[in-house]
Order: sequence, then C-alpha cells, then structure tokens
Amino acid sequence: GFMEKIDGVIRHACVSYKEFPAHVDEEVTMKGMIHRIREMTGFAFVIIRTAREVVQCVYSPDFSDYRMDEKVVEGCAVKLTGKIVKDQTREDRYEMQIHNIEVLSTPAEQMPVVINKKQLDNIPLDLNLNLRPVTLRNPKERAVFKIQEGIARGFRDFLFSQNFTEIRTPKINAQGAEGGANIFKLDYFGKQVFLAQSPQFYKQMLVPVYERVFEVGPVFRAEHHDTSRHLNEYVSMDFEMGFIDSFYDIMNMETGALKYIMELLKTQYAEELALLNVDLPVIEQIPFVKFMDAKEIITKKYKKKITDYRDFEPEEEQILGKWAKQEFGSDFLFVTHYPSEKRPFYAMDDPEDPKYTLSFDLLFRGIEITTGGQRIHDYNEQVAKMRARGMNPDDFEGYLMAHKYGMPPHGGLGLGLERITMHLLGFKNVRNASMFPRDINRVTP
Ligand code: AMO
Repeated sequence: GFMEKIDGVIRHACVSYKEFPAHVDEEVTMKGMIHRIREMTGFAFVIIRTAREVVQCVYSPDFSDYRMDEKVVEGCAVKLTGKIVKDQTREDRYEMQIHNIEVLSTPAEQMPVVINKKQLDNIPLDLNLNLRPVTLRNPKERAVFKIQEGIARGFRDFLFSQNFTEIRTPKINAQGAEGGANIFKLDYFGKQVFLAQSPQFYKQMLVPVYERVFEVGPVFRAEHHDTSRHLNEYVSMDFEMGFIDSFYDIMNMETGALKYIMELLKTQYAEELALLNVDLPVIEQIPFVKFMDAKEIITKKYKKKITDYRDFEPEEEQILGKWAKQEFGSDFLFVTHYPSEKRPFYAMDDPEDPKYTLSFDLLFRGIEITTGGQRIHDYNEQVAKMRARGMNPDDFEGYLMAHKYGMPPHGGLGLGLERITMHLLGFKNVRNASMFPRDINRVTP
C-alpha cells in the first residue's frame, strides 16, 4: 500500500568495536570514517574512526575477491564488511579482516593538518582552533570533550538524585546580575538589553517554586582582556537550593557532586582518561578556610606581601592550592567569608561581621572554579543593600518579586565547566577546554 509506518524500534545492522569479542570468526558490518591507511607489503591497515574508538581493519587480497582501489582514501565515510579476529600482536584487541568496503562519501580535499596521529603534534593553539571541525577528529582532542560531557552529566545526574529540578532560563535580559564592566550590551529593537552573565536572578526566583533547581547552560562575559582563563561565552553549571541551615549545606552538596563526577569519569570514561593520561583527584573530604585566615597563611607561611585584602591575586590562589595539597593532601580547597565589598549585592553578609559574606570560592589545584554562598532572602534587607550600592530597586522589580512574596533561606553556586575541565586535564589555557571558544579575537568557527 502507499502508507508505511515508522515504529521507533532501533535496529542495529552494524556492530561497534565493543561488540567485536562476541562476533569472533563471524562476518559483520561496521560504519565509520577512514582515519588512516598504512600500506604494508602485500596488505594494508585501514584504521576506522568510529564514535568513540579507533578500530584496526586489515585489507589483504587473501581475505576476499574485493580489491581496494584509489577511491578509498583517508577522510572517506565507509561501510565495511569483514570477519572479526583476535589481534595477532596486541593482547585483548580485535581487528576486522576486510571483505568489502563501500565508500559512502569522499572528501573534496586532503586534511589540512595531520589528525590521525595519537596527538596533534606541533600545532599552535590558534591553528588548532581555526581548524576545529577537523582537529576535533583527533582522538585525543575529542577525548577532552567526551570527558567534559562526563563532568556535566555527573553534575546533572547527581543533582537529579538530590531532587533538584532542571531549569532553562533566558539569556536576553533587562538587567545583569553580576555587575561590573564585563556585561554584553545588545540592541533589542531600539532598547538596550543585556546578555546573561549568569542565571542568578532566575535560579533564585525558582527556589520558592521548586526548592532546588539547577541549570547547565551558556553565559556571557565581555572580558576585555586576552587571558588564559577567561572566555566570553562559557558553560555555567549552576544550582540553587532552599531551606538551607547554612551555606555549608551548599559546600556539602558541591562536594557530593564532585565525588560523583569523579566516580562517573572513572567508571564510564576510562578510555578517554587513559588516552589523556588524566590524574583523577581522589575526594574524601574538602578542607575549608576563612578568607582572612588564608591571607594570614599566605603572609606568615609563604612570606608573601599582601597588597589587596579584598580579593586574591592568581599567585595567592596558587599558594593556597599548594598549601591544601601539602597540609591536607587535597586538590580542592574551599575559601569562605569573602569580603562583602567584592561580592555581589545578593550575597548575604555574615551577621557576626557584616564586612564579610556567607560565601565561598572553591579552588581546584590553586585556581577558582566555583563561587557560591547564601543569598539575602528578606525583601527589606535586599532592597537596603541595593540602595547602599547605589542601585535602583525599581530596575529589579521582577527579581524582587521573589523576595517580596516570600522565599526560604537559600543559596547556591556557579561552577565553570571549561575551568574544571581545564584543570582536570592540566591545560594552561582555557581555550583547550572549549570546543568552539569565544574570546576577544575569536567568534569563528
Ligand atoms: P562568578 O562570576 O564567580 O559567580 O562565576 C562562577 C564561575 O564561573 C567561571 N567563570 C568563567 N569561566 C570562563 N570564563 C570566564 N570569563 C569566567 N568567569 C567566571 C569560574 C567561576 O568560578 N552567580 C555567581 C555564582 C553563584 O554565586 O551562584 C557567579 O556567576 O569557574
């Protein structure tokens, strides 16, 4: 008849490398990209790149009547049939003896750089980024973002297990939440609006709705300098939780999430971790220290002269990272009670000493990856703090509705996905941890 139907039942006509051991001595079909061809005498290795593996296939006229011709080149998308056998030389590896190659598509040009070695050797970062659609095909390069997937996945899975609701908040807004000069202005049909620097307002508004919320999404910062750790668009992993007893509840939730993430990486991302030689941190407990005590450690123990008592310099964070490792064997360190004047207007001041806030940063190997803390939930207190900072509460009417009509004590945090990826993988530049980075000089590809 002329009406046919689709049933949504996924049928596997092809096998993946993981299924090879179950098909030894059988003929199977596989699809993939030709990653590399190595001509030998009388035979050739045809290395096929599949979604997550690089699979060794062997062509020889002895295996079938099929004859490989000049149309079979690196970069082709192919469908192969062949027999699965144990690898003669490498233990626990399997390979395919090729019976046929069907070319599904042919590249128009040769690769602009060598991507089929284990590593993208000697390619400057700029060239790597210019050629991203190609360089990401390199096994090591793509492993970075598989691991990044694992981090974000672990964050989400853990928070789901803790009864958080996933939210998606607008990125085009009438007001910015984080202040400062790094806000992108946008012409919106003749009106000035801003790109979200964080989902701060919205995640707070949703606490009286869902109690616990999280978002993994893009945020925008107009960083005017070319630095190794700032991007103009990055992925922020945010959560916000109500009915907290103190901001230590937030630190505890983050510690739980990080433990879960590391375990997930260990069990589900072992190939990528091995490929990139990753030294996964072991998290038992994370030490915490007050901001002013940290400053004292830096001066007394490390003899560094402090010039700014409102924030840390990058070098001071490095020192604290070293201290946490030596003193507690920890790759992570929470610093708490940051000075109020350097924290945003929504941060709750410490009732015991209002010069400081009930907030924290998390340092990972000496670099900030998270900011978080308890927020003001009382309407009058929030309005007063805004006024004291010269802000007009009328400009924040939507946000302040949350406070005006009642909200529980609450707090949350923001964790930079590229930052944590960068330090987990030991990169010196955050661009290495961004698939398609946006910086002061780059908006393509
Ligand atoms: P903050 O502005 O400190 O806090 O940002 C939180 C985390 O985001 C990451 N980050 C960046 N990553 C890459 N490029 C940048 N330009 C960049 N800027 C920040 C860092 C940082 O620790 N609303 C608060 C969070 C909260 O209190 O919930 C906020 O956005 O990893």
